[in-house]
Amino acid sequence: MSLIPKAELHLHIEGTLEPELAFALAERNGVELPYAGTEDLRKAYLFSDLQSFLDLYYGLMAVLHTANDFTDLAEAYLARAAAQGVRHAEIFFDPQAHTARGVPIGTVVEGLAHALDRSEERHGISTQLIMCFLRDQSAESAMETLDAAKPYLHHIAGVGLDSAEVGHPPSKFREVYAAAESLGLRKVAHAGEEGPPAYIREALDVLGVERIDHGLRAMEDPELVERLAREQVPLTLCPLSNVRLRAVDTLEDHPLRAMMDAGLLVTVNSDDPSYFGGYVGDTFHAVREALALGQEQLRELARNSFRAAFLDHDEPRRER
Ligand code: ES4
Ligand code: ZN
Repeated sequence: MSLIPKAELHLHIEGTLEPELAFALAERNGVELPYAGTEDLRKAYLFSDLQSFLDLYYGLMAVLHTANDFTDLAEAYLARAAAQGVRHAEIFFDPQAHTARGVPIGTVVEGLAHALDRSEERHGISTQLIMCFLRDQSAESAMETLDAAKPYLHHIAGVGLDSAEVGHPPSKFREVYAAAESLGLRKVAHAGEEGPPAYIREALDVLGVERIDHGLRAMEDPELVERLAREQVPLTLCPLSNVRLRAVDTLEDHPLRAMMDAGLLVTVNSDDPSYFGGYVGDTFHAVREALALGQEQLRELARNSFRAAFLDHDEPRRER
């Protein structure tokens, strides 16, 4: 594990739901889970691609109902993150995955915010909340979600785009990103996880995002790599996620080191740590071993995480 002070910029709060908490919440809320117990559930964590993971991930969210459930979820993550050297966390959540089950967005946001508001004092971690639109749902649904979030925008720093990527290009969400920008929200999007390099360009040029989440497949397009390096667009990589979802064969094959060598502003993150085998300190440790990174490179990754964060030091990046 790595205790270097770091920021975590790519973390889905629903992806921190550990089997033990899932069963505790199931019991508390009278929800029947289709697994015999925590061991049985863990055995199901063998994924063949992004979609096979998402099916299980959305299914397990059935245990999350009350604001208190969301507070407990976030509190458990923050305690673990603190023990792994995290000092700042920008946390994704998926409102549509909850509103579709009848849980109001206010319950989700206020539950999460209750834990986040105490985080500096309890855990020494400053936080931001980033609301993600599910890209496999309609653009209209994303706009309705932004509308429903309006009473809670004091808790929300920005918008993101996640879920099943291929077939759902960033341009589908042009209008909702423009509306989010008018509301003063920061903008990021998942792109180039399973989708092609063209989706990374669209996220930059059509949505005007300030960071790319993943961006792994940029490496197939040398011109794009050159641009990302020149503009110092941060890429929030998640190496353990890429192995578990079969985007790369093994951690040793991960292009992280090549991306650093190409001058890209890359960060290392955990994505969905309960499902992918480690929190961010564990991830730093794993990439150090697999890619034989030295102290200087680990320090560079930690430094990058603060440079790429939405902290006071940077105003929104220039218009693209
Ligand atoms: C996700 Cl790894 C990943 N990719 C896209 N969407 C997601 N939501 C949660 N984890
Ligand atoms: Zn992600």
